[in-house]
Amino acid sequence: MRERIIIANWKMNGTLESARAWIEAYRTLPAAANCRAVLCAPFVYLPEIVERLRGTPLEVGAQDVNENPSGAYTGEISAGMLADIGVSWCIVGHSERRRYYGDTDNRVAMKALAAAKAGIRPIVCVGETLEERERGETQTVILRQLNAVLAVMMPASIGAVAYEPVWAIGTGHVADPETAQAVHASIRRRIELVDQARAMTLPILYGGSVTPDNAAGLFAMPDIDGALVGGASLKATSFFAIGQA
Ligand code: G2H
Repeated sequence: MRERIIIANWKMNGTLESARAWIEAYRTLPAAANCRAVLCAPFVYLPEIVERLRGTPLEVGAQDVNENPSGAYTGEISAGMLADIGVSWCIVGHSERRRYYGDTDNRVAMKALAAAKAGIRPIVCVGETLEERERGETQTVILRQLNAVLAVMMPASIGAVAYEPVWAIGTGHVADPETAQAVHASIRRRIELVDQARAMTLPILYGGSVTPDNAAGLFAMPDIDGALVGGASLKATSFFAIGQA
């Protein structure tokens, strides 16, 4: 049985006060059945969030990590530092990092590897732009991004893959379930070529304008195992409702 996971990605939103309020609100909700939940918060709030969530089922993740173990990389955070404070998941290769901060396929792969080496589960994001989809390049782009990661690590060390079509991110234009399912199935087939057993258990999440209203339709698909949620995760009750779906 494949694990179901929902992951909140707050991106660069919130304040210390709103983070505390979110956690208090989430803690009053019943634990989601059959669904793992992870909160990926801005770096500066992570130590406090880890402390506040200790002993609860909600796990904590970062939104990025540097690919090097240590050194002269001003402003960066290593996987070892994240592990040090009790972070257990980390997003790598989010399209906003690829687009605005120059994360290449190779760097994303090295970040995933650095996370895994520190005992942190990397959430590897892949996704095509609207132009790439219109040119019929969706499969090529997804496989190129995935292959870079598979060139440096085994699927067993990948925590989850998140398919996030760039045209669906923060736009309100969620991919229809069949469109997403087709890509999820191709991701699983690619993993199967390397490790058949892991392909059966690896959570493949969908991300891009997921809301409590559209989540159930997506989760009904055989290869959609959960979601990476941005905007709708900023309210604890919406994120919880997606887990219920
Ligand atoms: C995609 C997603 C979360 P949103 O970036 O990673 O954001 O749900 O706001 O589209």
